[in-house]
Order: sequence, then structure tokens, then C-alpha cells
Amino acid sequence: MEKALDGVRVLDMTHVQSGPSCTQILAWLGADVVKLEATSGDITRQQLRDIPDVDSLYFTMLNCNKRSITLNMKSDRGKELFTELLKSSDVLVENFGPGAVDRMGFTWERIQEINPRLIFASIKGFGPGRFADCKAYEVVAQAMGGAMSTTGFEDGPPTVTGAQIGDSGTGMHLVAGILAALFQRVQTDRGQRVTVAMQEAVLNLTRVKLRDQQRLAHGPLKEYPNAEFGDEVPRSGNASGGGQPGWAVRCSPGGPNDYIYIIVQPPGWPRIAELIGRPELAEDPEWSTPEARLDKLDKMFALIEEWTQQYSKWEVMDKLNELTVPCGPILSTKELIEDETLAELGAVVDVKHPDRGEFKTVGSPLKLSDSPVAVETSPALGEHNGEIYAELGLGESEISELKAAGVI
Ligand code: CAO
Repeated sequence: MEKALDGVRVLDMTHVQSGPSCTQILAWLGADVVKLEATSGDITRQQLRDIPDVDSLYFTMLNCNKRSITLNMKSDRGKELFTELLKSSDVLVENFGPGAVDRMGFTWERIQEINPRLIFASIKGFGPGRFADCKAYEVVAQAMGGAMSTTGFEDGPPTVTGAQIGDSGTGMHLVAGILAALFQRVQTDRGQRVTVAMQEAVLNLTRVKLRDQQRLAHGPLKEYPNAEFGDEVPRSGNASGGGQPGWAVRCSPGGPNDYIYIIVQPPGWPRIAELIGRPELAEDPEWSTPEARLDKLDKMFALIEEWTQQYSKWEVMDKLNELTVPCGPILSTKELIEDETLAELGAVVDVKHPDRGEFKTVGSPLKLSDSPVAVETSPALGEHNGEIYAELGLGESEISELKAAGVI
């Protein structure tokens, strides 16, 4: 079946997580993604290995549906071959440390000379200016994009979130930029430079906290559980952060993830009050309106928790959904990977890997009716050297010589 990005060739020089998360989505949308690695390979092939001498899950879960070639970009012949690869590519993606591609000899000006239709997409930690030369990892971006200062409880330290908003969050932003550039190229017939800074991607996802920073000038943030406010947005534990109050309350049997997150919308309150055996609170002027409840949200959720603790999180979910109260059980990683519904949806899929056997990964969250995704294994290092270099006109003996010389 045809795919949305059929005919698009992506030269993928990405490594670790942020860049590979982007190019994996492009591959799932149908692009031919050729991952170009140093002869030593993407470092994550070896990081956090669970099976000796087998590509790690870190690598396999971020590099599905790609082809792999090796190329030593610090050799003269490597640079020549790279120039040829650029000519036959639509998109070049990289997330090296600042200046690395320039140091390889391929400035944006040079790249445009080689292929004016090429879209050159990069992830860096920061935009131009003060931090432009700084390297960055996931948590650096969470720290400097506003996520850490706003995550956790008021009396605890700044806290990292498990969702990789700095790496994969930036990767998803880059996907949007690349697709827009491909679309604009249809009109202009020109490539363009696409860049996303991890700090700015996290900031984009922390937008509502900057909303609250500005609201602080006009008084306390009444929906926050905090008693006092200074001049910056405090950490607010499990408060919903939106216009409707929410909290994670305990359920039976009391394990570390036996919690459910409950949102109390205005029309939901009388139904919840009835359900938890306190129907009088629906009419009581001290409790009946959102404004009346605002200064006692902790008491409100404590009352709800007295009730939820009698049931499992799934039972509570069923009961609340019957009343159309939005809620979500806190699901552990074990529950997610074993979840039958997610498996049926293709959200968690089994993939066969030639060396490790079957492994589970997260499927594409993008569902296009005319461009279905079949998740296929990540490639071995240099697995596609033969076919890709043959496309450039190299014969078998030349490919062997290049390998012996450490060029590929
Ligand atoms: N052939 C030869 N050399 C190659 C090569 C190839 N095919 N591919 C890469 N290299 C070289 C580069 O030329 C560079 O060498 P120089 O520094 O001598 O120019 C080096 O490998 C790569 O450097 P790096 O700075 O990217 O790698 P690092 O391990 O020191 O830093 C990271 C890693 C992630 C901090 C850095 O790449 C970075 O800041 N990237 C941008 C932000 C980002 O994406 N971070 C998220 C990472 S995911 O958690």
C-alpha cells in the first residue's frame, strides 16, 4: 500500500534519542530513512544493553523501519560519498553537538550548493546566542525549559518527568518542521533550514506555566493547592494545571500505582457527591459551586479518596465513567506493556529482531487511513552498505576496499 511520504529519501545522521525519534516517525510515514552512522555506530547500540553483544532496546525502539549505512565523515573519501548521498536525498537530519556538521566540511551554504532542494533539519540544545555552543541532554532541556521547576511537590526538589519531552518532544516538533518544509518545497522547489532547540520545545510544552507566571501579577493562583505565593509559579504536586481541578487519589489495594486521577467538572460534582455517599454536599452552598470548593480542594479530594480507597482503580474508573466524570487510573509500565487494548490498537507492538528475537516497542501514534504503519525491525550496523553504495555506482570490490580502509 502507498504511504504518505513515499518517494521521500531522508539521510539520517541522528543519534541517541531526540533525532532518531523524529526520523522513526518519518519512516513510519513512508519515507526511505537511511541512517548514516560512524563506523563505531550510534552510541545507543551499546548503551543499557540487556543482552550481551545485541543492539540495545534503547537503539531498537528508536530506529525501526530504517536502513543503516556506515561512513567515516572524517575521511576524504567519506566526504565525497556524503556529497553524492546529499544529491539523492530530500532531507538531511542531524542532532550532533553544536558545529559538528560544519566541522565535517558541510556548512548550510555548501549543502545548498550541492543540493538546493535539500531540507536540512537539526536539533540542538539551544537557539543561537548565549547557549548556542552548549551540548544538551533530555534533562538539561527539562531543567531549562521550565518543566523541572514546575514538576514535583512544593516541599520537594525540582523533579524530572518520565515522559521524554526534551528528546522525543523535540523530535516530534522537528517532524512538524520537516513536513512543513517538504510541503513548501512543492511551491518553491527549494529546500530550507529547519531547526528546533530542545529548550524551546520544552518551553512550548510548558506554555501553561508561563500563563500562570503572568496571572501571578494579579493575585494568587487559586486553583493551586499551595497556601502562599511568591513571584514565581510554585510546584503544585498533582494539581491539574487546567481550569478544572483534579488530583490523584488512592485506591485499593494501596500499591505504588494504585491511584486514579479524577477531574471534577462543575456538572460532575453532584454526581460525585452522590456516589461517595455525601449527596448533601451537592446543595450545600459551602460546596455546591466551583468557587465555593476552590479554597478546599484538598478537603474535597480527601472526601473522594475515602471512597476510592474501597475499590480498585479500574472499579473506580468504571463507576466514574458511568457518571461521565473524566478520570484516569495511574498505569504502571508493566500494565502498559501488557495492556490488551493498547496491543489491539497497535500502540504497543511486537517486533522480530534477528539477533534478540521478539521485542516490544511503542507503535506509531499517528494513524492515517491511507498510510498504515507496519513496524519493522531496526537495522544492524551497516546492514545496507551494499545496496546504498551500489546505488551510487560503487562495485562490490570497491565497497570491500572502502570497508578495509575504514571509510565505511
Ligand atoms: N564519521 C566521523 N565522525 C563522526 C560521524 C561520522 N559518521 N558522526 C559523528 N561524528 C563525530 C562528529 O564529527 C563529532 O566530532 P567533533 O566534535 O570532533 O567534530 C562527534 O562525532 C559527535 O560529537 P557530539 O558532540 O554530537 O557527540 P557527544 O557524544 O560529545 O555529545 C550530545 C552528545 C547529545 C550531547 C550532542 O550530540 C548534542 O548536544 N546534541 C544536540 C542536542 C541533542 O540532540 N541532545 C539530545 C541527545 S538525546 O538524549
